[in-house]
Amino acid sequence: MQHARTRLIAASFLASLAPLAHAQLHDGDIILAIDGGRITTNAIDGSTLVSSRVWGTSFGSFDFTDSPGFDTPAVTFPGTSQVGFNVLRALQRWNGSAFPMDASGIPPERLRIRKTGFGDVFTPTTDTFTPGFGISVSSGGEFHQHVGFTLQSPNGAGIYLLELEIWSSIASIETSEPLWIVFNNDLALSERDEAVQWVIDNLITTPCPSDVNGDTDSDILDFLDFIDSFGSCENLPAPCAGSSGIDADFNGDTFVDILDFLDFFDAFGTGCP
Ligand SMILES: [Ca+2]
Ligand SMILES: [Ca+2]
Repeated sequence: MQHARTRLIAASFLASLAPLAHAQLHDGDIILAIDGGRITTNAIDGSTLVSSRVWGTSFGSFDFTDSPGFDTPAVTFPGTSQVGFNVLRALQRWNGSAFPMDASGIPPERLRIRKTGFGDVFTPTTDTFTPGFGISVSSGGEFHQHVGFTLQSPNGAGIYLLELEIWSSIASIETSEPLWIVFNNDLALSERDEAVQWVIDNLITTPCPSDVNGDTDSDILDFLDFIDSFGSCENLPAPCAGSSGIDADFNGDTFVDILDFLDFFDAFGTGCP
């Protein structure tokens, strides 16, 4: 899995100078897509969406940042619907080797999340679910938004972890799995990146992307099912499935093409833990 992790880190942190096929997508943003009726979170790696659930960022002046933003491929969500977030637990502070993920890791600092005209919430002081707010998708289905994150007093130097989920106002679209943003306040970037790696290693359960039929094994049946869908759907827009019922848009970029085949083949070759 080291290769996949390396790609995740690279996709999340390296500002690529390569021209992007998705010209409207912003490198470094949290790219929202829908896969199997559920919201997914992704980074963009060149022109490919790569599943990602943790982002690193740093506070700037006034302990504020509006990064990462949220972006989608065109017409991911219905026009005039809303996309929003909930805060799943209190902020956690890095202790130098881990986020404790219990009361001992909750700092006195809270994080304010604000978007003028839409909402203003603070992270809770105990691990309680805290509703966030929604932001409108444009009538044309475009969504590219930045909310403001401000670390509150005593705003100590440290590395802080925010846990969110993303929802749509459309009831048939399932809320995302948890995602995490690691905020650095005045410590070394290397330490922030170590904290991001800790989240990848400890909070994200390792998926098995080539297990397309969902029986927890990656084997020849997955290969046959995927080939069936790919053969039926090549060069067609997603969602698209063959008689096997498998989504042929393996990389989740809303179109079925040779890249899906290559990515599946790569994942299949890598296998699963
Ligand atoms: Ca399988
Ligand atoms: Ca695709």
